[in-house]
Amino acid sequence: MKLLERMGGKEAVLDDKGKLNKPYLNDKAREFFQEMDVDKNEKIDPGELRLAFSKLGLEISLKDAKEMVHEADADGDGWIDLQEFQALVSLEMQRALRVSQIDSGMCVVL
Ligand SMILES: [Ca+2]
Ligand SMILES: [Ca+2]
Repeated sequence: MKLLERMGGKEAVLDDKGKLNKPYLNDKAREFFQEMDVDKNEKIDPGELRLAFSKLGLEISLKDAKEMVHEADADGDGWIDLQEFQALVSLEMQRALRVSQIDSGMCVVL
């Protein structure tokens, strides 16, 4: 999944100092979260995560979905809530930008 592109690209997620634009990212993350949260209980369960991936054309097993939820689940209640999802998105953005940093030779201060 090209998360960085779905987030509007590098220019959109970085502020003019080259740092992650957290308010923008959190807004975008909230949009995705609401899209993924099919039953609108403000939490993402493994089934909803799996559905979100299949909409992006990626088939993952329920076991994989459970593992991903587990990884993001900071408070251990078995669900991803909005705060956990926003933390996950900004972590993924940092990862994505480190990779593109190597590709383009650009220096991004995180
Ligand atoms: Ca839900
Ligand atoms: Ca949780």
